[in-house]
Amino acid sequence: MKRRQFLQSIPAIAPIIHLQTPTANPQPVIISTWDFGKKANNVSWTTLQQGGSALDAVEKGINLIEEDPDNLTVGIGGLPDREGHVTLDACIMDQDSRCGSVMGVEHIVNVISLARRVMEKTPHVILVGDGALQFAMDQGFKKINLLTPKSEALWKEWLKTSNYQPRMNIENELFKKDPMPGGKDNHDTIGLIAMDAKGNIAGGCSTSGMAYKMRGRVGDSPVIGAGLFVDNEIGAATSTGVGEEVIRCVGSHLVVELMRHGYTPENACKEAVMRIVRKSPAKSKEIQVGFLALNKKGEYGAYALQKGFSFAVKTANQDIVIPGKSYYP
Ligand code: SD4
Repeated sequence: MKRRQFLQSIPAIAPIIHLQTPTANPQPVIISTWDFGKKANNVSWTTLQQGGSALDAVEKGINLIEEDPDNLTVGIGGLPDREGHVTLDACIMDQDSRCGSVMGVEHIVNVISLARRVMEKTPHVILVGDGALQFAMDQGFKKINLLTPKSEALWKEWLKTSNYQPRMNIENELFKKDPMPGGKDNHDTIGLIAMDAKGNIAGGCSTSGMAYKMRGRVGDSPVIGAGLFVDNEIGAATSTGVGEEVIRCVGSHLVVELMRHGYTPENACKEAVMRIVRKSPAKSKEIQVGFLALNKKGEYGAYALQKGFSFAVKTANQDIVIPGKSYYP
């Protein structure tokens, strides 16, 4: 083939792909959503120091939040659906792109561990509802009541005014202080990403979903690509907020793909937020969605629709909570 013919055969616009090579000496980094991520990061950090993998660090850090009965948004004590059932969602993904997810699980606290078992012990990626519970029993998980006196009292309070309309984010009315759906006083999810000393990245996400949701409703958190995505060549991302909007743009996968094309973690998160603004301009003003990302170089960043989203970072020199930047002031 002559040189000219060869040049003509190349597509006019070749995609620009930036494969991100890790630094020669990767430094471990843990990042996670919201202020409560700080204590999860510390457990993850200790797990790494004790020789655990990035995946172990993700699981152990998230377990801590799942086991906190005072937390109304993850694990035990999570606010129930409108019929009073606490149904948990979680997913996990490792450096080899293996993943596991559980949706609408009742009676099991450590759903991130259950998602890991789905990944490691079954030929499947997702188990839902009763099937997930049955698998948990087979795996020796303990069956308990996840509705605490506190979450039950809040639900009963909500019931007084509830008319059971299938409205999204009806829990707003309960959280007068910061009523933004998906906001920190309204609802949170733990999304945690860890890079270990080998430069391997894993991530996980765990939530009780939006409070007083319709029975059977599943948000973004257990949906691989929406609430979480890991590509060990590039980095990882996770999300929090109103899951319906995140699913519509396959948010976390979008963030990772933008990083593949050269975006910094913060700019990738910002562009994903902008997609939501452009597709749902009116709704985007009334809800919270936040993205958090880490790239292969250990750089991290976040961006949210609204002010108030925070994320926690742990490295050898840092143990901090950072206020996320936002599109709306
Ligand atoms: C969901 N994304 O179920 C979760 C809830 C959440 O801050 O993160 N709220 O849609």
